[in-house]
Amino acid sequence: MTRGMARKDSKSNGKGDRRPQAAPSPAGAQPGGDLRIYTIPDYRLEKPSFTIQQVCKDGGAACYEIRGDLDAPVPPIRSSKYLQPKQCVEIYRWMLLNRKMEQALENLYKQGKVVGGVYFGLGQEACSCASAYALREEDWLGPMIRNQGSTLVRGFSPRDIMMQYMAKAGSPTHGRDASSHFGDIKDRNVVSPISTLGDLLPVLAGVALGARLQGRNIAVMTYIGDGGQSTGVTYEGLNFAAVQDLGLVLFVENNLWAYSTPADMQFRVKDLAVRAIAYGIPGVIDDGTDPCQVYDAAHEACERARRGQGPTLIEAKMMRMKGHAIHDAADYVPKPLFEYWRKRDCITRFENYLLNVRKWLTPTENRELIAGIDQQLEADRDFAVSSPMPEPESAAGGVYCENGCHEIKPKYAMPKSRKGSVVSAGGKEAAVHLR
Ligand SMILES: Cc1ncc(C[n+]2csc(CCOP(=O)(O)OP(=O)(O)O)c2C)c(N)n1
Ligand SMILES: [Mg+2]
Repeated sequence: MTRGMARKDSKSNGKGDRRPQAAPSPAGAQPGGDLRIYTIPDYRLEKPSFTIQQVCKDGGAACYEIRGDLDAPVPPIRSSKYLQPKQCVEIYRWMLLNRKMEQALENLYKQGKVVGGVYFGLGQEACSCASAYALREEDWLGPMIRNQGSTLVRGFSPRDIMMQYMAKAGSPTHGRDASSHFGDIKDRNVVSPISTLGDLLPVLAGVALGARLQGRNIAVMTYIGDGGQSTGVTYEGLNFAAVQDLGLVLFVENNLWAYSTPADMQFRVKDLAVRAIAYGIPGVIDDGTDPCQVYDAAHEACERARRGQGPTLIEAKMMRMKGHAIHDAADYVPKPLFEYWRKRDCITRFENYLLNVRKWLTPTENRELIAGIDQQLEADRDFAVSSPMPEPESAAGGVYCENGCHEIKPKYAMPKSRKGSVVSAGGKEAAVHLR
């Protein structure tokens, strides 16, 4: 049985393993009874056992308290079924680049060079980088604000992202946006993040549908947070992908916080991956701080997508190690929670795995790798800082389609329309197409 929602079904419904089936009869039950059993594979080597409770302190101000065990030993990295040593080192490099680039962005912000806010994925680098690493060139990605590591893996450079935050003329949006709303639908197959949480899902499902209509099955990966997954459009997008067997690979990044609301106050289920059962698709739980687990789950989901077998929901459990954005000091997070997750830092643990457990990287190679990243970031930062802001007169450029700026031809057929005519403001009759 492949990884995913393992159903204990005795009969096939003729549609592969996609739809929930009646379970085999447990001892004492009638064959063909109503009992259904579903399992959600959980690949973590540690299952944290604590909850975050809201309590009221002096004067009634709300704050949160941790109940449960925070002293458990730190779990090891689970070895990948698929990754070669060289690939593990590459993923480690992306994760480090992701982290150090965000540190550089924080410094640029503090120097007053950033226009707007900055969002960080501190603690989530394994999830961003190892997931995007499982994509092939022809696949597509729809990152969210914390997935800057995914965009690096997909071919954007730190200088692109730094220029974007500084709204420079040479940034991916040419200074039109000063945050993470950039993509590249021409070359890198990256859809820009959409701030309205959940809205990326139907868009990415549409990308998979578009590919299907062109005769290809591809993997289309996107992300949603523990907070964002509560939106209605998440249900609509994923349900559509499920019934159409579209190759959507959805990472539910459960980082325990949606802005200042803890996960325990957002949903009653223990694991968000169980939502997959209701969609009739495979669901998997992974430790989002373990790049090998993230990669393996992403790889299997992408392969399923490329075989045309439909979407997969992967819940990656981890912790947002900073506030929502740079303006948010995250004072509402109980300090012991940060300490617990700091010991489980994805980069420190992966570095130890590569250097000391597997010995796939020597200390000298590691120093060279780190020095290379520092050099690249310094050059990119200098380039970004000294590059020009957009010319004021270019402000409206690229916003509206100018004559002949691009021609969009229908790919399959013209939409049905009927011709009519109206009199335009200038008094001349103009032909229009009415739908
Ligand atoms: C539909 C919608 N509702 C509310 C918001 C405002 N908002 C922005 S981020 C955020 C919290 C998101 O939390 P989560 O999905 O857990 O993502 P995380 O920030 O933890 O990565 C909220 C409520 C929004 N952008 N879109
Ligand atoms: Mg969250």
